Amino acid sequence: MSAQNARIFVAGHRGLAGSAIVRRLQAAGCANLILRTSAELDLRDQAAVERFFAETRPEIVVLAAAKVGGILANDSYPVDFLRDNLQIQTNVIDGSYRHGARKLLFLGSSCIYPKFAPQPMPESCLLTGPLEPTNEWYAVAKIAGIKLCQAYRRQYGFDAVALMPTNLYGPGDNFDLQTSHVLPALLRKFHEAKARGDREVVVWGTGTPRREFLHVDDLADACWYLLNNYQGYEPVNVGTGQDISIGELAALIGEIVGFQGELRFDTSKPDGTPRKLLDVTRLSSLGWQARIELRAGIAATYSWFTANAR
Ligand code: GFB
Repeated sequence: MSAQNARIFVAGHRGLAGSAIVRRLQAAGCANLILRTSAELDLRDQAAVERFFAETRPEIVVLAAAKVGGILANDSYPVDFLRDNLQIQTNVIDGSYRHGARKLLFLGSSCIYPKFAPQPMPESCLLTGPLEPTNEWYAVAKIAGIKLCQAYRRQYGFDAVALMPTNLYGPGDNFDLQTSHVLPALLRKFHEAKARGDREVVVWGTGTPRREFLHVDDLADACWYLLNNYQGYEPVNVGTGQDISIGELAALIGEIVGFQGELRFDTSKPDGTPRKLLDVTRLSSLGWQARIELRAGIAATYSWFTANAR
C-alpha cells in the first residue's frame, strides 16, 4: 500500500520538525494522519502509549517527538533530556512494532557523534570517541534510539529507520532566549535590539564554533523521500553539507534583520562542539539533497517570527 493511503502517526506534530513533517505529508496527499498533543497522550507514559497503539494501529510512524533544546537547556536539565527521550522513544518504537506498524522513521541528531569527530562526520564515526559534555545526555538517549531501531530490525525484521538531522531552524521554532538554539535566539536578540535602538547584541561563546543549519521544510522533504526510498539498517545523516561559524551567522542575521550595531561575544557561555558538519554522501547517493539556501531560509523564518512568535 502506498504511503499516501496509510494511517500515519506523527509523534510530536506540534514541534518544529513534526509540524513541518505534517505539512509535507499533507502536501503529498496523505489524508490519514493520526495526531495527538502531549496533553492528549503523554508519550513518556508506557501504559497510555500502549493503549493508544492498540486503539489506532498506525501503519507508519514518524517519531519526531523529543525533549529538545539549545546548549544551555541541554546542560541545565540532564535528567529531562536523558530520561524523557529514553521513555518516549522506547514506548513509541516498541508500541509501533507490537501493534503492526510496517515502517518507522526515528529522528536523531548530529550531536550523537564524538566531539572531535572527523569533519564532515560520516555515519561510521558513531561511537568512536567521547561526546560533547554539554549535550551528552541528549546524545546518549538518541544513540540508544538508533540502536533500538537497529535491534528491532535485527531481531524482528521491523523496518525502523534512523535519520540524523543537523541543527534545524524554521517556522514554529522555539524563540525563548534561555532554552532555544542559536539561530532562533539570535533572530529574537537582533529583532529586539533593533526595536530598542541598542548599540550591541550579545552572542554566547567565542563565535568560532561552526554549525550546519537545515531548514525544517528540507528535513520534512527528506523524511518523505526516505519514507518511500530507504529501508536500511544504517542511520542516514540529513544536512546541507555546508557550515558557517557562529560569528558569521550572527553577522548574517544582523544583516537580514537590519541591525546596525556591534556584536559582543560573552565568553563566559559555552561554545560546545567546535564543529558539527554532517557528511551527507549516503543521503546524496540515495538521491536527495537540500534546496533551501541559508539566507533565504533565515529571511523566511524572520518573517514568520515577526508575524507569529511574540
Ligand atoms: O544552537 P546551540 O544552542 O546548540 O548553540 P549546539 C550553538 C552555538 O551557538 C554554541 C552559540 O557555540 C553557542 O554558544 N550561541 C551564541 C548561542 N549565541 C547563542 C544564543 O543566544 N543562544 C544559543 N542557544 N546559542 C545543540 C545541542 O548543540 O544542538 C542539542 O545542545 C542538539 O543536543 C542541537 O543536538 C541540534 O549546536 O551547540
